[in-house]
Amino acid sequence: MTTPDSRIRELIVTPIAFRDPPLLNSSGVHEPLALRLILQLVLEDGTVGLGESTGGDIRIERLAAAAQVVVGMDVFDTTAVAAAIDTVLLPTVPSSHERGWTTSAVEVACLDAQGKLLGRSVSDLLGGAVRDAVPFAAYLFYKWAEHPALDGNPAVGDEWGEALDPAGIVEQARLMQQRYGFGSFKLKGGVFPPDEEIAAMKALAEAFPGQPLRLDPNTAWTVETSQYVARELDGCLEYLEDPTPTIPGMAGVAKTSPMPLATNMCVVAWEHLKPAVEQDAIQVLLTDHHYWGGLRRTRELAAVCEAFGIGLSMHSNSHLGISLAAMTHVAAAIPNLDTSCDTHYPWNFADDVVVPGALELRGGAVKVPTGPGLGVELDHDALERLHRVYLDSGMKGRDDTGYMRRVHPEYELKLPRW
Ligand code: GKR
Ligand code: MG
Repeated sequence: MTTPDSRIRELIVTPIAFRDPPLLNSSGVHEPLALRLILQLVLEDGTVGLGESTGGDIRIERLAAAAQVVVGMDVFDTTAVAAAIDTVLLPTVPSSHERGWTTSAVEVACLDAQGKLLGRSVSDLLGGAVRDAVPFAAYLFYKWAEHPALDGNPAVGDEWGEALDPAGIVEQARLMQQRYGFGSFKLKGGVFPPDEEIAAMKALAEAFPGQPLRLDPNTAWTVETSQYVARELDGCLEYLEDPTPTIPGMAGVAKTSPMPLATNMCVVAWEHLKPAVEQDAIQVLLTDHHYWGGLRRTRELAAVCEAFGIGLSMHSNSHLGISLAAMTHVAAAIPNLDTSCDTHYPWNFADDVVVPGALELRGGAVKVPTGPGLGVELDHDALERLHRVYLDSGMKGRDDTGYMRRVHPEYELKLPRW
């Protein structure tokens, strides 16, 4: 029997830009276009593994450096592939979290290629799916009705409309539930004064009794304000996400918080786990395979959380289908995934780069794709179209604050703000 040539011939990285609604957060507002990178890892036998990562010039440069060192390596040798990338980045990228974005993107592409070579799904390669479908939470955002007219371009509306108060958020949640069947909800907070966001959560609790709720102000509050909000929302939240900055800050809030605290901001690299555990700063870790080292490392992270009695779930950034497939496979393979993951997919899927059909949000869950690898196929025409959108945009990175300032010049970024 001849074995296919599993050495890496080339890593192709294609920057793309896709439409994004004006979603508000504690740093500003989402721009009309979001950036992403699509990876095609080509093996000597012609097999192609797919990956997806956040966009921007810095990430492109780092993936270009990675592309140089992975050529000739065996796609099954993911530990050595990650080490080679880490070594080439180390002199210029001191943060292990930052290097993690690059190693992670390549690892996912390696696993997709491995699965295609073996005719097995990525969740099989991760030890097997323990669930057929992965539950996701509706990701609610305060939002403007439209991107305002700027630079001679007309205003751009969307099918979701405005959500700037409790009634608007409840209406958005109803639409999310009608369209996708979500049974849990996360509100991106840190936008309005805390009492307004407390009112929105109470309105959601009344509208959706018994359905799990989360609030994530992305570190917009001081320790004292966070303690106040936690008291006010006692009995209303499944967990409170990143109310305040830093591990010691979260530990301060955790001392009096009646509900668990979750993070995807203060524990974002392996070296953050020890102080977080020592200070009892978090009760739930929101993992993200895009920077924790990829899918196998995320599986290992789940075991660490299990050992320390920390709950595990998953957060998201604006993303498309390759990321959703990867999130679904790894979440399916983690026994101690304690709560639903969150996803931006309803906001962005209309511009997906994968051929429709393999991924569907139904009943608040995504069925684990069963095809080889990630189980999704690249739509080359969509990739080409979105690459042109990226080139025409001239964008170099995400800038929620800068965009907010163009609309409201008096806007200041202040974290914590209240
Ligand atoms: O899309 O505005 C956003 C979110 O705030 C995102 O950037 C965060 O990374 O969703 C993420 C979170 O849970 O903090
Ligand atoms: Mg978060």
